[in-house]
Amino acid sequence: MIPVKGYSGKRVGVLGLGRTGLATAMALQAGGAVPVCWDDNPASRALAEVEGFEVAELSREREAEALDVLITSPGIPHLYPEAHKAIQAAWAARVPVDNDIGLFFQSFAADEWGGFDRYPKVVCITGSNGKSTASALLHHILQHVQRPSQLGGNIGKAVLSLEPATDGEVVVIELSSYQTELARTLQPDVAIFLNLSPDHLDRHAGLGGYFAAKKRLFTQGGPERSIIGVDEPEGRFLSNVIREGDNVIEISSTRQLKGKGWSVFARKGFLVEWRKGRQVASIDMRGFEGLPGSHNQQNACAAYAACRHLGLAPKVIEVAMAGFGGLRHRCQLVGRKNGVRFVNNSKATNADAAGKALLAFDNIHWIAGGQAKEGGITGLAPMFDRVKKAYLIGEAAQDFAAQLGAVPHEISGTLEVAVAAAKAAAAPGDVVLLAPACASFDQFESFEERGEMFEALVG
Ligand code: UMA
Repeated sequence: MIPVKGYSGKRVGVLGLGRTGLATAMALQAGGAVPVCWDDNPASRALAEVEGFEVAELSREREAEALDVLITSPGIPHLYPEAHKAIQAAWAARVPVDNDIGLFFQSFAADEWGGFDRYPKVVCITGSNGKSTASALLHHILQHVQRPSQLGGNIGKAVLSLEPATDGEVVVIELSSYQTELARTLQPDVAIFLNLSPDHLDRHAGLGGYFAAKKRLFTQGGPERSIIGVDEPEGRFLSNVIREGDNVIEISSTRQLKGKGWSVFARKGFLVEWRKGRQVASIDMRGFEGLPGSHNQQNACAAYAACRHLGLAPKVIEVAMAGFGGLRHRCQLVGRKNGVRFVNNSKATNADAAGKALLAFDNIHWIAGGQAKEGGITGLAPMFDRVKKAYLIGEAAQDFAAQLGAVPHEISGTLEVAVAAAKAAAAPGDVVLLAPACASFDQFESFEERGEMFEALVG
């Protein structure tokens, strides 16, 4: 755990008591602060009490006024569609609202760093899709070369539950827009922006707000190196705005970036590094089973670029990447039977992510549906020719059936029925792909539970 600095003896509100809130309360306590906790769920409050934390309704004026700062959790709306009552109370009481990411950056540097040979570095990764894979891949490569490394953030481990850094360590942090939008301190050494597509629009009042939240990682004069995906206009804009000398490495999985500056791009399964007008290195990624599809090639470009910034040689990165097994629920090969591959991409909770999975394969038996996002799957029509048949589940099934038009499909209703039908229909060379393009909450607790059930049904 990283003890929080700067609040010794102060009352600090902790709103939300999930992974973030509990880790924050513990780290605050370790730093000498007095955490005062609240969660709208009585069971979570009871758990905090068992842990010995003070619990108080932070939306009450008197409680809010007694705080020095309020630390909120990413899943709790802090502005749109409407700020949580406790956050509104903090505004009214002129109490700053921050999050665990802000506390992390405030508390991470330590006196003992003076005795280190190499200062620890923080690499932050954001983007709409692929950030968990890119983060895990970078961490994997660093571990492979035995460089001390930790992995945390949106990927599932609250940043304050990471350990204080050791000599030369690289801390890889995946950040969501919920996290970047609010943090009062954001000081990564390396910042990575992968891509942008519509997601979480209700929390940011549209795409512009969503991009603005992510852009906060790249303040002028901020990171020593920025790695920016330029496959969308937003990335090209961002790169153009902050570029100065060699401070930006542009990455792409759709275009060759051979001009001035420093770039890493993927083309026909090869990763290419280009610097100062010439090719520096190339890696054949076609056999990398843990990184299928062009979206993963973008992740590979990002991790590669970060490693190059950190001083690793291309050959070493190549060997490490080849051994990357992929992340659970993200285009993960979970079975092979009679020549049919079964791929779990339960993490594809929006159409864009599902589309990237569709592009990675042919002859697809596509299991889709759940709780639909705005626009459904209409934007995926150009990829429908890759689909042999779709099996539709959950609330979105009827709407998706209409949007699929002439593509063969059936309303399966549940994942059990869909997997059984797809198994029966698939021929050697086909792929049964779970890529729902939907949230899971109508039928499952989480996308993880949905993916685990798929794996179990594949057998
Ligand atoms: N709660 C309230 N009031 C509310 C809403 C929630 O009290 O109005 C309480 C809930 O009862 C619960 C707690 O808040 O006890 C949950 O807080 P949280 O939703 O922030 O969840 P954490 O467990 O703290 O997990 C968060 C991230 N969750 C979200 O952003 C929704 C995790 O990302 C992250 O791994 C973790 O912090 C550690 O950093 C998950 C996620 O879904 C994977 N992220 C989104 C995504 O990837 O699309 C952004």
